Amino acid sequence: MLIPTLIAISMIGQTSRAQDRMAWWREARFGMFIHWGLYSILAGEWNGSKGHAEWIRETAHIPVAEYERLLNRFNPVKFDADAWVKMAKDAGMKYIVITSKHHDGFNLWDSPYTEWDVMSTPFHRDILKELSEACKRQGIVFCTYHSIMDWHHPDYLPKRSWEGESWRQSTVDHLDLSNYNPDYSKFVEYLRNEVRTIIQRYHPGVMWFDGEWENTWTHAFGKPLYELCLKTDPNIIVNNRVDVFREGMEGMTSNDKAAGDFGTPEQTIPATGMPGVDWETCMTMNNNWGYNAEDHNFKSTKEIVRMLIDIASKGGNYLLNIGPRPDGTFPDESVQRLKEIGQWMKINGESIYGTSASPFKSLAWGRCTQKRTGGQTTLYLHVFEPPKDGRLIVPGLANKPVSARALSSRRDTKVWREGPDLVVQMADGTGGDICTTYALRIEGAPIVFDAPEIITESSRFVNPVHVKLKANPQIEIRYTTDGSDPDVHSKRFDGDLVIRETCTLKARSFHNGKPVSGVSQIAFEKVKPRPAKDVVPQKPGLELRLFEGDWNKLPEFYFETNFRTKEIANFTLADDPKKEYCGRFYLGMISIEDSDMYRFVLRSDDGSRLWVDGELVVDNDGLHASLEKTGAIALAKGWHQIAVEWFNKTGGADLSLKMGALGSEPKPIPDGMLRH
Ligand code: H79
Repeated sequence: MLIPTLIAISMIGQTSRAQDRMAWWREARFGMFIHWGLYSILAGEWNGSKGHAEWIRETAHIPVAEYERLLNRFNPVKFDADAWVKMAKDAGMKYIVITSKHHDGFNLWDSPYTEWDVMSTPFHRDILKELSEACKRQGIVFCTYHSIMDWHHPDYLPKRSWEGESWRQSTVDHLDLSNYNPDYSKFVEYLRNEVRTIIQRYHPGVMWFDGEWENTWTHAFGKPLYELCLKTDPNIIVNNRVDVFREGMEGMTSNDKAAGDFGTPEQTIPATGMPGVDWETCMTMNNNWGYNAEDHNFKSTKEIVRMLIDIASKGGNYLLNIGPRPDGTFPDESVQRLKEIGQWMKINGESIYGTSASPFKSLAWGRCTQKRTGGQTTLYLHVFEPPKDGRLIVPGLANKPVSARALSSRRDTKVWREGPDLVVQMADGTGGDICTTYALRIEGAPIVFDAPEIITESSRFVNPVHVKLKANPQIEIRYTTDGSDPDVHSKRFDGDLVIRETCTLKARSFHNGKPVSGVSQIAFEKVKPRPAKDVVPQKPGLELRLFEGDWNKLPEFYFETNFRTKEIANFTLADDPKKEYCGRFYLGMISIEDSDMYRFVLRSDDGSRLWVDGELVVDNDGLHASLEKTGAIALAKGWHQIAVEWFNKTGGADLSLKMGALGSEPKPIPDGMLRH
C-alpha cells in the first residue's frame, strides 16, 4: 500500500529527546534579542573611526584601561523594563534574550564575582532583575545570552595579539596584574559561577552561549557547562554554542556527541527545514547587533515578517535583535517595525505559533506552515506572489479538503480538487502587501506528492551530463525535454538520464497512470568552453606575491605594488610559518587535458578568491574560519591563466584548491599541471 508508507515516512524525526522541555520554545517561534552594554555608549564610533558596534573594543583596538572608563558613563536613565517587554509582547514575541555579558566581559547584572558589572556604574540598578521581573509580570519568557569569549577577565585566554601586555593595566577588581600568570581554569570557574548564579536568580528559559570558537574552549568544558545548566534548572534550554561543534554562521551542529538543544544560524536562514532538528535564526534589523548611531540600514517590516514566515515554514524560530540606545530607549526605526510586525501578528499569529514545517518541498507562490487539530490538519498558505488569476494551486496534495478561510477577512473561500492539486479561490480583500494568508483545513495528516527532485552538479555543461530524478517511493517519474508538461505518455525515468543539448527538463510524479504532483524543471545550457591561451609557459609551479597588512576582506592584490615574490609549487601555505596579518597572490597557468566543465573547490581561512582567465570563479572572501566554496567554469583543452588571492588576519590559517570535471570528485591539482 502506498499511502501508509508515506505517512510513516513523514513521521520520522517527529520525536526528539527533550520533548517537554522544548515545548514552549517550539510553540513560541518568535523572540527578541537585545544587545546592550558599555559599547552602546560609543554608538559605533571611536576617535572618529565609525562602523563599530558591540565588538568595538576589539575592532577599534581600545586598550582595557580606556574601555574601563566607560563604566562612569553608563547611566540609561530612560530604561523602563516594562516598556521594553511590552514592545516585545505587542510585536507578537514570546521570549526575550538579553546579553547578561557580551564579549567585552561587562555584566549587565549584579555579579558577585566581579566589579566589572552594572553596579559599578552610576546607574547602579540590576538590569537583569528588572527585566526578568517585567517578563514574569507580562507572561514573556526571560532568557539570557552569556558570552564565553571574554576580553576582560585576567584569566581568559587567548589574549588579543594587538593589545600586547596592556591587559595588565585593568584596574577593576583591584588586582595587581603586573606579574600575573593567567590561568584559564580559573576563568572557567568564574564562567560557571556566573552561569549558575544567573540561572538561580533570574530563571532564564534559555541560556544562549556565544564566543565559543576560540581554541581554548573545548568539548571537555562545553559538555560539563551544559550539564551544569540542566542540573541547576532541569527545564532550561541551552543553545549549541555551549559546545564546539557549530558549523560556522550556518549554525547547525556537526557532531553526535555535541551538547546543546538547538542550532543557531546567525544572519542566515537555512535553505530547507531539517526534520527532528530544533533551530533558531538570530538576525539584526539593521547591520549591527549593538547600537550604532549611523546605521539606518533597516530591513523593511515586509522583509522581516516574510523571514519569520520562511523560518516557521522550515520549522525554526526567529530571534530578532534590538540594539538599545545608551539612554535605555529603542531606536525609532526598531520601534516602528515592532509595531507593524505586531499588527500583522495580531491577525496572522495563529499561522506562526505552534506550527510545524511545511509538508511541501517548495511552493511557487510562497510558504506553508501546518498545525494538527484532532483528525484534521490546518495548512497555513502564505501567499507572497499572488497568482494573477486568483487561483491558488496547492500542488500534489492528496487529502480531502474541509474548508478554506482568509485570515485577514476571516471569511471562508472556495476550495476544490483539480487532478492532483487542490485549488483555493483567492478572495478580493487581500492581507496587504506583506503576505495574504489562508487557513486550508484538510482531513488527516498531509499526504504530499512532491514534484521530482532534479539532481545535477551543474545546469551548464560541455560534455553530456548525467541527471538523476528523485521522488516519493513507489512513484513513477516521467519527463520531457521539449518544454511540454509531462503526461502519461512521456518518457519514463529508468534510473539514468543523459542531457546532451541545451533544453528545459521537466519532470512529474505519476501513480496508477495519473499525475499526482506538480512539475519540476531545470533549464540546461550547453556552453562553449573558454579557448586556451596561445602560450606554453615554461617555468614549473606558480609565481607567489607576498603582502603584509591588516584586512577584513581582500584588497585587489593585482593592483598592489608593495610585495616580495617567490616561486611555489602549488596553492599552499606549507612554505611559510608566518600566517597572520598577511596576504598572498598566486599567479600562473594550468594545463587542461580535456575540454569540459570544471568545478573548483576553494577552502580558506580567512578570505580567498579564484580567478581563471580573468573570470571570478570562486568568491570565498571575508573574515571566517576554514570555509569551502565551489564554482564552475567551462575550459577548452590547453593552457589557462589561474590566480588565487588569499589573506589572513589572525588565528587559524588555511588554503587549499581542488578541481574536477563535472561528474568526477574534485581532487588537489597535481604540481605538474601548474606552470608560470
Ligand atoms: O552577539 C552577536 C555578535 O556580536 C556575535 N554573535 C551575535 C549573536 C558575533 N560574534 N562574532 N560574529 C558574530 C561573527 C564572527 C564570526 C567568526 Fe567564526 C568567528 C568567524 C570566525 C570566528 C563563527 C565561528 C564562524 C566561524 C567560526
